Amino acid sequence: MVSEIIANKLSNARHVAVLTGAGVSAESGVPTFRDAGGLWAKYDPQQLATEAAFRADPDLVWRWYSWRRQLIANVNPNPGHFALAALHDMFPRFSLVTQNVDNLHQRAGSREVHELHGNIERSRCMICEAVFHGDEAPPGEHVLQCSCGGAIRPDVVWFGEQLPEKELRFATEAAVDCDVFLTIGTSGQVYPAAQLPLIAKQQGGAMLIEINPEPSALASMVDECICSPSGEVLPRLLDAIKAAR
Ligand code: BV8
Ligand code: ZN
Repeated sequence: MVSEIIANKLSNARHVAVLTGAGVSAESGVPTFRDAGGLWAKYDPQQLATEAAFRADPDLVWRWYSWRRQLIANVNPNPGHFALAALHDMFPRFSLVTQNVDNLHQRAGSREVHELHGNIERSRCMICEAVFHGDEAPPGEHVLQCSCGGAIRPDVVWFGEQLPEKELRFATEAAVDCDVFLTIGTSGQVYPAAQLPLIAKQQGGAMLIEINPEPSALASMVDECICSPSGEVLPRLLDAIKAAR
């Protein structure tokens, strides 16, 4: 599953950068973005994850986020998250960038997680930008209002919204600087995050490795693909790096 080429390249790596997507949380039981479960299956997330949807029907959008928060509260990080947390200390430099909002990297012990799309466990006032954690601002029948009168929204990046500048700058710099870039569990369809693997390869000259059971939009330009579930691959990758050292 983990080739010698990959194990050797990683065992000598100076800087490993990782971009994760919804696929790394799939084995925890969190539906990927394109296969939402149950009652939400009839909704297109790209329709719900927008400011326009929130302004049009804040209660519907809050019920969707509330359902996802509840689902995430009842799942656990999987071996893939734990392996990524362990990889952090195995290289002179290790950068973990995620598109996910589920907080599972942090719950698995990853200390430096760069969230490009925010975090579902945080809420934010649309006027004064006050941030609320967890259910301090539990949505429900009525959209909660901040003491300043502003509406409170999930603190995630919706389609059509800018990514947090600091995190995107960090991720871009890491992509240029790294010598190995791992793109894990992402369909590579959401921009500008999907540009990071290309930047790593084209601007940084990194070895681009994909871990995904299905070919993603990036498949044609990766150097190596480990086409299996990340929860199985990542613990073995860890072992292969240790064995190669
Ligand atoms: C913006 C938070 C610009 C919300 C999310 C070009 C340049 C710039 C922008 C665009 C562009 N083209 C189009 C755009 C607009 C848009 C976009 O990219 N649209 C796409 C759909 C074409 N981008 C944006 O709107 C971004 N904003 O660019 O603003 C701007 C400029 C000026 C002024 C104003 C604005 C904002 C994008 C962020 C959207 N928010 N999330 C929430 O979660 O509620 S994105 C959301 O979808 C998720 O966070 C996630 O990141 C993304 C889904 O992607 P994946 O993570 O890849 O998940 P997916 O389900 O697609 O794939 C899962 C993969 O896992 C699959 O490949 C599967 O095979 C694999 N898998 C399954 N099981 C496993 C596995 N892999 C490993 N192991 C397994 N076991
Ligand atoms: Zn406020």
